[in-house]
Amino acid sequence: MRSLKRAVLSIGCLFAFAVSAFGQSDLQKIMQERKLTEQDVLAAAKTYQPSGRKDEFIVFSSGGQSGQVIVYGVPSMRIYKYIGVFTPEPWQGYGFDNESKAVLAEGRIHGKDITWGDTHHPNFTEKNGEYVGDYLFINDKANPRVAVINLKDFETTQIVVNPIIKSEHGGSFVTPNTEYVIEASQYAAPLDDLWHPIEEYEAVYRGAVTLWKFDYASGRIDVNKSFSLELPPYMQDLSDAGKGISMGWAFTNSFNSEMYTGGIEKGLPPMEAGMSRNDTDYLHIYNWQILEKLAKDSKNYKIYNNHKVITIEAAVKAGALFLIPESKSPHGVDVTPDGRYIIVGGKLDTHVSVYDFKKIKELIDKKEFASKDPYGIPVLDMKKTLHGQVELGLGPLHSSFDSKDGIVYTSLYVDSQVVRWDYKSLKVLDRINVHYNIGHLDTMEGKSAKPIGKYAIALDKLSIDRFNPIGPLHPQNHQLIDINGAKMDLLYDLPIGLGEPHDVVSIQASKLSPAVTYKMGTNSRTGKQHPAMTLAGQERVERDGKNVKIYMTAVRSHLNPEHIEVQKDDNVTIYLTNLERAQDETHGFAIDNYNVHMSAEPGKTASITFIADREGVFPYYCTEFCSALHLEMFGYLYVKDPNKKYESAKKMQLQTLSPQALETEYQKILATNKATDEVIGSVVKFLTEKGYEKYPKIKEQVVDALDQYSKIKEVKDKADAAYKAKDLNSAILWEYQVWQYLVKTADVGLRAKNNLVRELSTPMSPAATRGEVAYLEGGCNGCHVIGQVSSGPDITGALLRHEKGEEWIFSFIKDPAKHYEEEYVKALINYFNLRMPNQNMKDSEIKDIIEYMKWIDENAGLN
Ligand code: CUK
Ligand code: CUA
Repeated sequence: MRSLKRAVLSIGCLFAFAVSAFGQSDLQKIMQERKLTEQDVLAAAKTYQPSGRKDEFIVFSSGGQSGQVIVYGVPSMRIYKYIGVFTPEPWQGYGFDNESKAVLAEGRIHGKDITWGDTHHPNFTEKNGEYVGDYLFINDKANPRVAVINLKDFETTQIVVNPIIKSEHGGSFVTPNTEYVIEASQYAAPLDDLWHPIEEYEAVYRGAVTLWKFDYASGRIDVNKSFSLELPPYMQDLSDAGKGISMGWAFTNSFNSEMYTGGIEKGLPPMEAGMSRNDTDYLHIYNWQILEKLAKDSKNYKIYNNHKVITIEAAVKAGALFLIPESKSPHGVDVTPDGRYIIVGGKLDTHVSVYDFKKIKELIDKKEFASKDPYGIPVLDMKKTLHGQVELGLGPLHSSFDSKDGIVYTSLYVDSQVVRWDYKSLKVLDRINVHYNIGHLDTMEGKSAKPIGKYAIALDKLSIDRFNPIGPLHPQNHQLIDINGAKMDLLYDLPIGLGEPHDVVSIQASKLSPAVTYKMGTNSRTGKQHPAMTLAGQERVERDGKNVKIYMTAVRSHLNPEHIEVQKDDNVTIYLTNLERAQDETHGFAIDNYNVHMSAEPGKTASITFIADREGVFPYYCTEFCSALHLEMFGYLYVKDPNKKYESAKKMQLQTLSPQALETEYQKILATNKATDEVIGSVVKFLTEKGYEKYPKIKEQVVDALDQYSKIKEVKDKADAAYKAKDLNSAILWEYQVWQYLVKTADVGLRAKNNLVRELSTPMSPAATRGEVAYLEGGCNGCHVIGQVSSGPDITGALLRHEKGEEWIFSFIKDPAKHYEEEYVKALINYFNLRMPNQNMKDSEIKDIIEYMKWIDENAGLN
């Protein structure tokens, strides 16, 4: 009852909204103490999100070697989630429950589990080149794979393994209407998956680009409709899809036109020397719309590992593949929002090159080629295709665009800078230092056809001295930059302590519409109803030989069943359905010592399978702190050896309660339940009278509360029946279960009431707000509880209880002793056995408190 009373009291104080009232002087004091400049405070003001405030943009970051995706908000840079993708992630049960194991199993390579990934480039589904935000793709550089993440629940639903290449880098880039997800190889290798000596490098080793077909209807990549294009062993690198005027084309650069193969161990110059010998490498230009047609005729492709690979020859013949020289060891390739220009950065060049697609297309149409490469691919003249080159600084890598026409931001790895420049006029406009050695950078929706700009995020590879030292392995540093003004402004450093995130994509939060709960019984990995969905009353154990299936439910705060008996070496599957409909009421499930865990969000059905190979008694429990009685949410798995004879232990004789004592306890819990029910009654009355139904969020809470309440009848009947049968012990236990439901109802109901009062109350004036602070800081609430008589009188209506109320109250607070002899005050002192003390309030504070009291009176009806 205690906690409930406290809850009721806190409703009494519901006018106590959080208020921060730093005066100017306080701010300056803190700035001095913390050595903050005005610039710092401005940066804080631009990024800080007060409690409850939502971010404008959501950023999806690759998790590097963690094989995961990191989700955070801009401008706050608060981290929201790590999505398990290529790597098991226990919180989400990813890789521990059967449903997600099936997803990870899709990522096996030739039957081998690959439980890590090197994620590099996340990208959204697109429509007309703009971000849609219903799916996210991400590639694994180490083990050439692409994963699909459903943004309805931020869960990974599919992994596809590239059938022909051994490593990749240029994925996952999306064509303007999500027709294909592009994945380009990195290190050339034989496509036939057999041994070939390095001497056969030019003859047999190949690169490739795979065009994964995305099927929108199923939300999955259709492996059968996907195909690849064979490419020379030039070490293909990053890619981007054309759009607008370059729609249908895609671009992939490379860094080994030398076809150098190294041999440091044989005394030959290393790879790095041989591969940066030529002044230029090749930008690959290919048309996926033509390739799509070629893939329909078997004379154009070879089959490797059941996968169509269009030959270089066929692509060249059809006019679908060209090369253009690009500056030494290029890295990033980014198509401008209108699709007209292609910007290529060079790791070993101080320039970026801006290619003009119009010029490229003219040369292609005129069949004006400068030469052919050794594989017969037409090479266009570099100069004739360039719009121009701009000297930006050392190590330009990646580019991202602004909403302003022609404005682009490029990262400089060696110089540790972000440069703002104009790709049309080829002028450098501004630069800012970052810390340190930036790889990718991203402006908001900056790689879409409609960039928003506003902020840039610098993905710095090294953080060196920026954070507290935490050992030799340093976090990466994601820096938020304000790009609205004429000068770029550094706002925030976010240490990323999970792998080396190569790239991020950002999207307006308003474009995402994730579900709050699942439809009851959903298998989240398929989006379909789980065949083992278990509703209340359907809980059961099914045994078929050594296979035992347990259909379990979870709801605050019990798992059903609470005892499971199996025999040693049984093959056990537990299907768990979370029956909750309330937002954020997730239950987790683990069995001690058995290495199983699942997360069941409201409505989800998940399952685990294991061999019960160890005899014993194993507690299982809910792993999310889901309610006050979360610790009680557990049960026992008994694993018994069928080949063993067990001797039963002697029963201990415990003292039992006398019938009178039981009756007393029974009456006590009855009274408690009655009192609790009355509180609920008053809350429900309040909610109904004040029209809670008009407020959807509050209505949701009331529905949840009543859902708990509706469970009482059945339990109460059991209690009554037990009492009738003179089984007092059971009657008492069932009454306690009634109390559980009552408390849960009251808990949610009071939360709903609190929120409703906030909706209905009039806004506080600044004076009243200050007054509340003075009231709380002065400790007035120690004796006065609003809406209640406690150790002092209720201050509601106090202003009205006196003639010239404001004047009297002012004088009374200022100098209470002056009034001690007044009849009214004397009576109060007698009644409460307390005197109102002098709190030494300033006049201004007293005035503010009076304003606060007026506001209380105005809203008294809501109490
Ligand atoms: S790559 Cu890492 S900095 Cu994989 Cu996109 Cu350029
Ligand atoms: Cu359910 Cu803790």
